[in-house]
Amino acid sequence: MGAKSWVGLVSLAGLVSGIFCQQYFYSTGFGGVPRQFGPQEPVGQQFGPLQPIGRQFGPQQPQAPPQGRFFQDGGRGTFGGRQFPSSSSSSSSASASAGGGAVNFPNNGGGGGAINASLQAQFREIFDWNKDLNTDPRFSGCTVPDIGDVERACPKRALYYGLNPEHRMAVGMVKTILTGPNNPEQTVCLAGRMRDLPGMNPNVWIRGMLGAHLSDVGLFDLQVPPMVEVMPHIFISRESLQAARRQGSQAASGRRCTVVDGSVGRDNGVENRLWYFREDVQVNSFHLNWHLIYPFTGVTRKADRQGELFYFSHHNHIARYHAERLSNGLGRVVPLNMDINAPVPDAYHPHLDDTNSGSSWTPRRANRPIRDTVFINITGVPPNISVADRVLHVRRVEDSIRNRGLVLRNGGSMPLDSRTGIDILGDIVEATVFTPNGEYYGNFGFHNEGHVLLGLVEDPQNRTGLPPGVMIEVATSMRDPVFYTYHTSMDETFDLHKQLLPPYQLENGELPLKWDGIEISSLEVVPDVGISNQLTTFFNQRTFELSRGLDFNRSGVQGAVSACITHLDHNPFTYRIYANRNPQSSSGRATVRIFMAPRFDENGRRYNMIQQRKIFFMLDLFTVQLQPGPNRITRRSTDSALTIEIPQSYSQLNQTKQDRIKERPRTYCGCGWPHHLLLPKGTERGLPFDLFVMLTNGDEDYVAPRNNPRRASGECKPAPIYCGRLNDTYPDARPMGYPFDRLPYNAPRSWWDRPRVVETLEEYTSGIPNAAMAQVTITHTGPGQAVLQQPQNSIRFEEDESQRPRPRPQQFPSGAQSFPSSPAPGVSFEQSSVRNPPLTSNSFQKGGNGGAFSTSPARNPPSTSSGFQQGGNGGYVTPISHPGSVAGYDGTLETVPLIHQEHQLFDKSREDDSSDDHDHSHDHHHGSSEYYNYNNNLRGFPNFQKPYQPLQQQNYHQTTFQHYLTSPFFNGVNSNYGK
Ligand code: CUO
Repeated sequence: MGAKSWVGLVSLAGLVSGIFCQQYFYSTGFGGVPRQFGPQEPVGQQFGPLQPIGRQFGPQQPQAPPQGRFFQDGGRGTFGGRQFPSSSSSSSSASASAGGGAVNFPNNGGGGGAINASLQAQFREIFDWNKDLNTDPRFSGCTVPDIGDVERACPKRALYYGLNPEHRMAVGMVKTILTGPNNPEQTVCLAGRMRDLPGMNPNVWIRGMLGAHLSDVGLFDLQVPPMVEVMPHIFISRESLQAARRQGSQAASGRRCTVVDGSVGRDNGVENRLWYFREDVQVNSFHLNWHLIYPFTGVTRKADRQGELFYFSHHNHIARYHAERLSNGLGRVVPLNMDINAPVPDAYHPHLDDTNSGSSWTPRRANRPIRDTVFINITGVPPNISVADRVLHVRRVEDSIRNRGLVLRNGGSMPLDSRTGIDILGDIVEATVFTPNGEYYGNFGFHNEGHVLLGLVEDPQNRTGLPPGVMIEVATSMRDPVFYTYHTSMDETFDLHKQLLPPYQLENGELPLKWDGIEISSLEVVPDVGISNQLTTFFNQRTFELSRGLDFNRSGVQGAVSACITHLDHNPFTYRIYANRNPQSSSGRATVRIFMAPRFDENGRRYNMIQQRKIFFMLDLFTVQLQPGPNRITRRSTDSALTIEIPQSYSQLNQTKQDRIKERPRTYCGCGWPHHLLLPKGTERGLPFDLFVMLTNGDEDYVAPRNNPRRASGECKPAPIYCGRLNDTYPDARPMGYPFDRLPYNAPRSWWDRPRVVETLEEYTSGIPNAAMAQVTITHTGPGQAVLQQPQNSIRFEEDESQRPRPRPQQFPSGAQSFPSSPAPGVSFEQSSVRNPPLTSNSFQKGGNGGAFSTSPARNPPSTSSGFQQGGNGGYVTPISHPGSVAGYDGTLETVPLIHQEHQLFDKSREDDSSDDHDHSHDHHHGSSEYYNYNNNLRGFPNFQKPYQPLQQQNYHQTTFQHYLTSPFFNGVNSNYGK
């Protein structure tokens, strides 16, 4: 039976399904009309109490100074009315080569303006704990309000932690005081005057100051020093800080840089392989900043899509962490069981002191049971976090998800639709003050409850007065392995909601995947040095100057005390996307969405689409203007809208203005994934990843800023994917994580069989002309064994031979291709032709049998300190008039064929289909098939019940490793490493 007659048979069913589908879609407000997520108005008054509720959180006014554990709510700060500058200045250059056109997504970079030097100097100095600001005449003129309430909420020498509501209230009060003047000079003066007052807790002051900085556009201009230099004790182990102090006690000329690496945490066992991710200074600094920008209390106006961003940002962290585990030979993240008395498997020793209180964050032994917590400072208060209550809150939320409606306080219900459902769920789960029914779902939110239970798990009844563990504070929680298993459990709750939404279909329904008239013909990533689609990671070091933050008590360290902090890094690269635009199609404004995911699981088996969609992590999102005909889109990795640079050290900040102008001035707002962690660590032999790029209609994706676009005169550049437009709308209308946030679409197996979910990314992508994928290998170069235990077992990757990439005729052949005939100086390699590398334990070792190559130490990789490329714009689009003669295409040899299969709609069993058929007029039958299967799936179709069900074994074949045998002429070895 031919395709057309087959299509005819199902067209009637498609019509029927369209009627059904309307029931699902009528409330979503789509149909090509630009839309906005999230309520524009604050919803707190409508649904969410601002006041503390119930016995769980204790009395509102504590009688005793709060030294211990309080779970009240409170603290009001101002957080509205400001907005992050739009992308307008960068957009023009982004699309300049493409002939103009507005760019919606605020690209990371661009712009710049005057910095008030004297104010900047003062601002810097108020973060310098070696200075006694009480006696500084510049700040004595400011009149500070009585801070008695601040001190009562968090005494000066208390151990500050963010899930203590009293402490948060103290931060809110400081922030309110600092944003009150609405004048940067006065704010800095007030801050300087307040900092060293006898009752001011330094950790409260820092967070209040950061909160004010992030919420006020007038303060954006001021460069914040890196948080590791302001409060090193919360990011660096006590052992390393002790070593740094010892250096500080020596004559300045004889001091050495204290190396901070993973050696301190060896007692954390195999999990210590990931110390460089979990304990990365910028990761933890970012997490602190994110929660300061999106606080769950102390605000009266809901940030645009805050709840959804809570879901998505943490989802992306987990997916990213998952890839990091694979590269270290560790298994997937499993959701943590938080039932009563359930043991917490992971032990963790943070090696972290709080220098202000003199306390140490308590380590957690393995298998500690989850128990109710109490605080003893306030007499007569019953357990404040109950495990049973938390279990109940989880069950209520998940029941509401299954019922597709939330229970409201008045007994009514609120639908959980595809547009706002995830946002409201984020508010409920965390919970923010905008949760619609705190009495029912938990005012504190089962997310916050769990952080407290885990933070106090060593002494839940407070019998010994142990300080809490790191899970109770946002600046430290991402250090702990349990953070990821815990957040995975919440991600499953969010995903339950997503699984119950209709999958995005190719042409029908809500936000269909296809964009008519747009086709990606090929995709590649080109490293600055090396071979196309082969990326490299390595360990690097960055020097920070700790002397100003070593001691809140001004211990009198004179001169610089530096720490050489080890971090993962990668060589920069460029995405190249070749796309055709039919002149008759839309305006051509395209949103480019870039994701990456591991291709194989920890056992070397190929992920199927059900599995892989959950572990895709976003790398970039930007807007370009496509010209009619062929286009080449190029985008630098350093321009990622996900990441920010490492902030400038104090020492760099103190350079003269002239010095700074040479290197493009960089400021630091703190919100954004650390750029050096954009890519997961590769392996010595090369770890295969799938890169996925999708173009969607930028006109439909456009979200206008709420306020008039205005840039701060400085260069505060939060990363828009995680941080939106600060204090304004989120700039992308689609659900965060689109298209992987929902289950993959169904494809019919054959005309007599039931449809099925597409199995692989290849199949998924081949149905979407405006999407493409490429296999990318990430190779880790350089030594790391001194601090990183290497995986013990070699993994054999099992490729599905039927899905192997087929070379595609190159429409836009590269120009002069070059391939070094011999390795770079200092590098030797040997290539193995072993088809199936043996499963030997040494094959991950350098030069091991079956390993791809061996390297000898090479020179340092190019420093990333040069930072973002000038302009820092969106993708560049080059219309290509004569395919085959691409000017300026500095070609590289492609050893891995591009994977963009023909747009084959159906599976291999339908041989009579034209695999290159781009006439999609027959696709409407999918509506019926998918609706049919969707309902069956809900009733227990196996694909949905077993999300990790592997592909059928017979589909697997042993495969040659030749794709992954990489040439190591990237000079990615840091010769200073480990010295
Ligand atoms: Cu960011 Cu649990 O939310 O840490």
